[in-house]
Amino acid sequence: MNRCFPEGFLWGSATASYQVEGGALQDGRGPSVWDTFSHTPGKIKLGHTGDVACDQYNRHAEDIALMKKLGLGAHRFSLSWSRIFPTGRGAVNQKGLDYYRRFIDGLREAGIDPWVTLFHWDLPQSLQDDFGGWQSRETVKYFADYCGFVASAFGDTVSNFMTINEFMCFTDWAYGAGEENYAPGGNLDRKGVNMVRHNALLAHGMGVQAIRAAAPSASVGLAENALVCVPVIETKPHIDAARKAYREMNAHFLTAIMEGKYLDCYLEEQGADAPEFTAEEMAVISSPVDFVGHNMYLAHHIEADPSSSSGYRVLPHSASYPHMHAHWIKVSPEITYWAPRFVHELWNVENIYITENGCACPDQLDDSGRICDTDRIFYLRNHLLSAARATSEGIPLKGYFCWSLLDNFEWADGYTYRFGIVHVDFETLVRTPKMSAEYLSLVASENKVL
Ligand code: PNW
Repeated sequence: MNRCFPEGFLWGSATASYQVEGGALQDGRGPSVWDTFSHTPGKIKLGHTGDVACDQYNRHAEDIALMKKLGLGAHRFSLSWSRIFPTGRGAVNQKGLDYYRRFIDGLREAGIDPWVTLFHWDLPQSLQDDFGGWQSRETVKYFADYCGFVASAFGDTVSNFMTINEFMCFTDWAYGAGEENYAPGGNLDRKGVNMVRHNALLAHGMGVQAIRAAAPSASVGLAENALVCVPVIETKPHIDAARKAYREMNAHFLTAIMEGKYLDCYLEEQGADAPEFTAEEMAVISSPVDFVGHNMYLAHHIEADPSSSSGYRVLPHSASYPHMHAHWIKVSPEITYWAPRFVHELWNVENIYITENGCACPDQLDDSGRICDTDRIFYLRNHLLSAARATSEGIPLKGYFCWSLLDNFEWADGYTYRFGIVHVDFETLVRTPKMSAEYLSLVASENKVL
């Protein structure tokens, strides 16, 4: 079994602004929908908010030093739109911009390549109040303006931009009537949600174009959590079924971006609730990307089913299926092989990155007080073995970003789930690398699964 990665394989960590920065009211930052939502009683476990989070806004030098010590070559993080434009548009907040300049320069000086996500869910509240957020084309237009502004401000030093992180979480879960608790907490019907999805795709496409125009030499992509389909048994019929399922089950996001069209199966399924769109919009949505960033945590197991019209069936998970501390993470290490393979096979993508993979684990101390997260090491090792299988078969998987560098504000779960390879004491804000940090650090330095 191959355990080695190709030379130049990128090793990094990942975070997002609202989850780590804190400094919610500092230096002129405007509120985002997550500030409002987290301050609404009953929305977040234990009433937690991101007001302070990991206080990275004031402790970024320490965090950069930590990454340097771990020997990670890249760091993926997002910008708080409302820190740069407090109302999402209009006058720039220079202090907010200066913060990101300091952060990016600090990473560069430490030899860490900054990978910038433009939007990781923290929509400026003002765009929600004035236009209904992603329900409106105004927000789409202001997002493109913001992308162009950021690319011209940082295009001299940032080589990799991701427009948007994970469509489903800030569209379906944020604007639809579901059990999930995502800001701003809307209650739209299916047609409304489909239009929000469509606007989000358009924002991505316009963002790609705006970044290219402002920073022509930068690479532009996205970080999407497309549903990962894994053949339940590795035979040709099941593999073919899983590839088809992957394309069709992601028809409303990644497939639309890669193919410039909504598949008939999606339009038929939605019927009168299907999004309204023009050919011109689909061309914008499918603006070429330089890489596909793929977040992945769990699998949908697929079997070929000749008796169904789709030709495939999604299998249920039994009650004893292994999961991590956050129960939705059903462990399927095969995802880091199949997702890159299908992205490559379906759309000829030549640069694929795992932009998030990781898990939550409760703290487990050993006799000496070390955080001994052997469960996370188990999770990472097995996912990395599948990733190494992908690269050894010539699939152009170019890098791996672990979610997350730090324990952080896990959205509606507050601080109750710890995804970090570095522990954060949320009383003292002291950072302590866990055993998994040592693990990832050694893997990165040897470029090999250990
Ligand atoms: C991602 N699911 O969210 C986000 O990009 C991160 O901000 C987040 O902290 C991380 O994963 C861990 O949750 C997801 O239920 C949330 O399938 C939920 C799911 C997937 C991704």
